[in-house]
Amino acid sequence: MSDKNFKRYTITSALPYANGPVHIGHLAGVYVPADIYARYLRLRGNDVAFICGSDEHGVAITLKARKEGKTPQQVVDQYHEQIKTSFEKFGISFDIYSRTTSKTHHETASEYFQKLYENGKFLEQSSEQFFDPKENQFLADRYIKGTCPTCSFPEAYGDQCESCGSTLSPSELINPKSMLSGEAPVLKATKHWYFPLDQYEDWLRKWILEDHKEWKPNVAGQCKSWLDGGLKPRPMTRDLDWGIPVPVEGAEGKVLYVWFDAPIGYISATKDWAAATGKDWEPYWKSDDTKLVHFIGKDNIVFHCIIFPALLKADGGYIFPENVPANEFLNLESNKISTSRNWAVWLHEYLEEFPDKQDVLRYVLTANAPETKDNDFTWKDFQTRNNSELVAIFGNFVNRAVVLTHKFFEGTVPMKNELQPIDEAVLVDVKAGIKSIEASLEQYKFREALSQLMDVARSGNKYLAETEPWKLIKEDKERVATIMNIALQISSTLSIIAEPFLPFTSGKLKEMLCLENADWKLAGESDLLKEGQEIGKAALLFEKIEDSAVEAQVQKLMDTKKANEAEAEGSKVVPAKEVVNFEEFMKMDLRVGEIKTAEAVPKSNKLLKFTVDTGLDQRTIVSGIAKHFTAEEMIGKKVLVMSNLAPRKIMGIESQGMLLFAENEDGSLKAVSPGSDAQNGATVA
Ligand code: B3M
Ligand code: ZN
Repeated sequence: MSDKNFKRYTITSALPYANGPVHIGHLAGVYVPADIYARYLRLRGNDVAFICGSDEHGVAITLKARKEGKTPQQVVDQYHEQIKTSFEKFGISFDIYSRTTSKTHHETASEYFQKLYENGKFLEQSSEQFFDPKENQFLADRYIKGTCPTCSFPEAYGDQCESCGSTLSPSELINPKSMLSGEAPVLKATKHWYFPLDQYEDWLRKWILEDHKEWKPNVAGQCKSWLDGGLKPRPMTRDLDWGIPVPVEGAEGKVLYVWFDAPIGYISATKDWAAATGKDWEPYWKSDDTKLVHFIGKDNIVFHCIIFPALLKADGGYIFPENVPANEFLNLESNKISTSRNWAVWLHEYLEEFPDKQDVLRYVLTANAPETKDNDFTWKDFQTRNNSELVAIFGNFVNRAVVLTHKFFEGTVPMKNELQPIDEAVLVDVKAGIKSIEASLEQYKFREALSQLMDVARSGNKYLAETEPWKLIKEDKERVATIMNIALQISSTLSIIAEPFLPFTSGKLKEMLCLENADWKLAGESDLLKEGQEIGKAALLFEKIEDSAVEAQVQKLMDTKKANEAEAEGSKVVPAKEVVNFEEFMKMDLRVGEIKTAEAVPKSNKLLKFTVDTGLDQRTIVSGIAKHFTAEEMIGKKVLVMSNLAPRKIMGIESQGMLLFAENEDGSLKAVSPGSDAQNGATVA
């Protein structure tokens, strides 16, 4: 391979936030490709550290804890376990799955910061940040909600609007509110330590855009647009009570920014792994002959390609990633996967609903991986790929090879006689297939590699279809012996080269064939199984998935959609007010009035000024309805008047009462109209 000079590999995959379970989007975007790569490298005899763990700091965790009435520690304990188990069950072969609340990590991240601090790598800066005076606490951007300036969505977060997707800062929100107290936040000065990314811009530009032209276009493109936009110093600390305390005097109440400590989590986890296995962690992070590769989703590109490398550069002792093969996003049945809307296929649920079918999901997610653009997962596609690819091609070929060997040769590998051109040809095809899989994997083209794997199985199928050993057996058993021997050798090769993609299937197949030595380098050999060797009984590698199974999944999603819609409807209805007693109600003087004159209030685009005949008098009432009605159309209308409301001055005009309107969900107003035959002054009760 082109990596001949590398002696060891450090493969990382993004540390998932421990604030919820993992879903197919995570698996497809990050963990399955990383696992394929790590397994492949190991099979080739390389020294690999495949590193991951839970990201347990940051505001996302504290928000979840608040919502569930738990402590952040309780939240991360729960999800760390759940996520770890899901990954294990899907065969993601991490060498360690650690967590950022570990002691090693706290020490490592803290020392990392301290060293940069002592070497003058940070700028100390005071700035005004939003603060919740009632809770006496600075507010992370995520803790502030308000109306989006772009699309008017009323629930936009201080860092992003989830409705239109625009990136925001809290000061752009209209009518910002603290999510802690509901109060309007105020600005207050606070000190933070900024990392001057701008100082690394030239180095980053050269390192990414010139020295790593082989990076995927989606990754290079994002980096380029960040660099072209100009890098700015970024604060590496936060005012928060959950995280790693800033190890500097005068930094009480402050913690390291989660995106400062999380990537260092890869290093801490490597330390723990090395300690547990009696190795030295340092070459995995500091030796030039180590290849470091980060597997991530596209939303993490800036952190892994720009910020973390710059932090590594600032330290000076570390190697840099050789590649960051970030993926795009996977959608589900044409909609964005969303945790809050429960629009996802959760791994823990899949494991229950499709027991022992981990490889099917691994297969479908790889075949349809969002490598170059966002892709869609559908249950129909899941079923089709299982039934017409895994069952009909891979499973069918292997099954025929094993079953016919039992039928014609009592389950022992028959003797290979003289080869005919068709035999030579299929063996050449298989070897070529293996070479192309290698080339694809080395370029992080996992979809392509998987389809090349299936081509090997296709070649095997075609070989049996063309040689027809089931027909030939009556006339030429010797020839059939050769054919079955070759079919078994190809099956053995499949069991080896399928391992990175379909580890469970590979294991079953090796067991079925009694294949012992299964190094990648042996794949394609024509004597993987020795003549006369016994093989095991045929067992089904894949089974057909019925319509009913996928229909049930689609139904489950439809139910989710309905529940979401119902909830969205419900939330638009203004909640009921407190109960008032009869006496209180009777205090209100509600009566029918008639609008005599109407005019716009100068300098206001909201207010109209009316003269209203209330039966008691002709009085002035100002009303904020100009966006909904013109002055002219109001003249002569019968209206309901709250006539004993204490007078109020509105833009200098004394308003003596209030006109009543009904407000629809969308904010439009409808006059509450008593009908033209109601008399002015008629009371309402
Ligand atoms: N936890 C963000 C995410 O899950 C983050 C990744 C950290 S990798 C160092 O998108
Ligand atoms: Zn918006």
